[in-house]
Amino acid sequence: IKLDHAMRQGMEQQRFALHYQPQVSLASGHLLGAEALLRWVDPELGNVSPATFIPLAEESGFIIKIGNWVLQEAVRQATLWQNKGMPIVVSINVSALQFQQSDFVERVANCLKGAQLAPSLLELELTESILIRDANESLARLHALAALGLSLAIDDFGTGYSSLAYLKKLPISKLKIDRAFVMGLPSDESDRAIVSATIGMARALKFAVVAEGVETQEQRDYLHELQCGSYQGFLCSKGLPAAEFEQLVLRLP
Ligand code: G
Ligand code: G
Ligand code: MN
Ligand code: NA
Repeated sequence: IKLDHAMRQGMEQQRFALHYQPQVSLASGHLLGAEALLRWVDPELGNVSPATFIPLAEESGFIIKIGNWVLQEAVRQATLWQNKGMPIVVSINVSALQFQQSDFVERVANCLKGAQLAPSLLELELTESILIRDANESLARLHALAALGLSLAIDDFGTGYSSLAYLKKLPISKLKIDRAFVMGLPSDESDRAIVSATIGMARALKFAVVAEGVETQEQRDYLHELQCGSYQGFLCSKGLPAAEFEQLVLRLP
């Protein structure tokens, strides 16, 4: 309850910020996009991880306020970059409750229109569990989102129960392999098998693949060997405030 109150206060006092973590091509090192990661620094509690406050916000419903703010802020930043001549695909994490709101699609559409952002510069990350719940409703919503021209990615892939065959029926363009599987590369035999099989099938089904949580050069080289398309992780950079992210982009090939 204390955290919930602090969260509401934090939102009012503009203590939330988005940091941006690069996604880069394994073949060329070029920037392919940026994941917006929510950050909150409370004057008393200090840095509170979204892993702590997002589940709470989902319970209280405050996630809707947070989610709307994240959407607005990410679109604002993506538009600034677009208008500076540095188009960057910005992806945001969408929570279950947010995705289930009946006005979600309309809200995204209005936000893009209001900002005059090219829809292809916004990506939504959804987890498998979001899509499996109310499969029919979700499917209709996904198609409506895809029709807006933005792209859709499955986050934390491999931790849910969806098959690639099922996902193939959805208008999804990208899979993000969960860092739990990347962590064990290249030594762990089962992680190797899981990651390699996922990349193989994703390629056959024409999904783009991003490996998450890449921390070592060894992991990166191994993923490149497996012909994984791109990666994200501390090896390249953690999430950075927009101004620092711009500096990093200038240093990338
Ligand atoms: O960035 P970090 O590792 O602290 O993120 C922890 C968790 O919080 C991850 O699962 C991430 O997907 C989630 N997360 C980060 N930013 C957002 C956000 O803006 N919205 C939602 N719903 N989840 C987020
Ligand atoms: O669930 P999601 O994939 O959105 O989670 C993203 C989270 O992963 C963020 O909190 C981010 O800070 C964290 N993260 C990003 N790169 C790395 C990494 O290389 N190693 C670890 N341990 N965490 C990472
Ligand atoms: Mn994510
Ligand atoms: Na993830």
